[in-house]
Amino acid sequence: MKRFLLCLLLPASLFSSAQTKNIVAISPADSYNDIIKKAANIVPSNRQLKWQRLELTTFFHFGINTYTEREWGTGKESPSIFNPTQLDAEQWVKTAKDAGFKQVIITAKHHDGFCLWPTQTTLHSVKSSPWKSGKGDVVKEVAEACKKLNVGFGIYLSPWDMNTPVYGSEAYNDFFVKQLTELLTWYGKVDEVWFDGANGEGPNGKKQVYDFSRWYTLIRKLQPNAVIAVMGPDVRWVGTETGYGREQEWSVVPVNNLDQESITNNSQQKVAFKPAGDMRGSDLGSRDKILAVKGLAWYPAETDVSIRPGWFYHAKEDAKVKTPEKLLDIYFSSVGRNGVLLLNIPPDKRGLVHESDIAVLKEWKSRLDLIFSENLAKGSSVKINNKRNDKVLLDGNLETNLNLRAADTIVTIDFQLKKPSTFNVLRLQENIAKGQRIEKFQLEARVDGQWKLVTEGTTVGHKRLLQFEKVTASAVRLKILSSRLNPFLTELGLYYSDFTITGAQK
Ligand code: FUL
Repeated sequence: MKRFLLCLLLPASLFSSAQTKNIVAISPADSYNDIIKKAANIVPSNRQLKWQRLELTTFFHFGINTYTEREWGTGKESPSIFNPTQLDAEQWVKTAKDAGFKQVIITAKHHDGFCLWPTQTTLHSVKSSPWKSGKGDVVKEVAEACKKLNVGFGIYLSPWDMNTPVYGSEAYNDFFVKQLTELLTWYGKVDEVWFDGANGEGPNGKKQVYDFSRWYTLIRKLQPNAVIAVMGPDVRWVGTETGYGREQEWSVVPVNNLDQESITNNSQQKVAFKPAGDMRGSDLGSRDKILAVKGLAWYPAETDVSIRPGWFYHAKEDAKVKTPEKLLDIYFSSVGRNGVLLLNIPPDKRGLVHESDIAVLKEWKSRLDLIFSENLAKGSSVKINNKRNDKVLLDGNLETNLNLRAADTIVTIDFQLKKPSTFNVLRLQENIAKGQRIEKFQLEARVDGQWKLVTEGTTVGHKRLLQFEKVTASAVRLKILSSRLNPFLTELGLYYSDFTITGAQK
């Protein structure tokens, strides 16, 4: 009632602040500047923001395929072959945590339909396996390890199910809702739900029509803080399984599959449809791409890749685990390109992360720590458009950012380093809680009294990492040459790395 009265007294414009939305409608009457302003003011939902700042997440592909040497099963496997001898979910989660990962996702059910939890929907599950005499629950063990080690917990539930006879009929959507309900209510907090798009034919020869919107609604109701990826409304598949994201990565992308009224009525917490359109091109959100559209949404990229050639464990791939150098390259090309890395670490037949994978992860982590242990710009005296401000960009706080007038879309920032330093890595970060705005930047260093271009790029977003030829200098200048309204740059770092980042898939 109080709110109703307040609404009558205050102008409507106060209630439609663009700052609080992760989706906006673009009207044919909007001018070029209106559209750019709208794009600049789109912000992530709370769940999207929290997810993006995790940076590193892990997949555990584990299930019947672990025991058959296959990547995709058939649905006809006997549950009797699922018999891990030393399953230790805490070892999985600890391995991930020690390597810096903040959230894990377990394949509760892959396309073969075998369930890693004692579901009431089918007997094709751990219940029918010899493991723990049918009393085991892998999902529960992973959820408990996550709780204990304070790591986020997510589930992968394959919409494609090769086992159940109801697949291919309307009854399957009810079956799927029951499975989802069990997973979302039996194990406490779920932070991410991951749907894949694979869709085969059922025993009746029909392809299943997935009722995604019903599933999204259920997730919002049961686990409102969980992000739904990648066949989902919150998180977008980056478009490849190589680990390499795009150079120009906009988290604000066009929405053309809803009418404007529905876009306008979708509030930040409610958004429950998957934006569709070109999500795989090399440029999804530059000015050219966002002008003639129905709406714009915050829809950030997740970069999934396996540490091994396959998604599931195969002993024959023990010598093919990606090297620490390759993982470093992937880190720069995923997290360092405004994405979240989802690295798959598949446990082996014993139910343990294999020693070869652990060794690589340890080495990778120590190299990352070595590169990023010292920000060589720390302690610099800083001038932002000629005004002294030493604090904002070097305080390690993502909430403090450049604070300029909206019209200031070009910025020059000078750093006088404490001493001459040698560096070859740049880290830039925007405070994405306020949006993604930077469109073009350049870094210069003063070498022998002359300003020399060191590196340049387009988008920044949550994090941009660039490696370049090493340079020794005591002054650097960051030029933001183009931005959608004033940029919210929050951090700058300079580092030295002994390792060469190629940034290119090989
Ligand atoms: C794909 C699946 O078909 C793979 O087996 C794997 O689960 C990957 C993450 O998604 O589409």
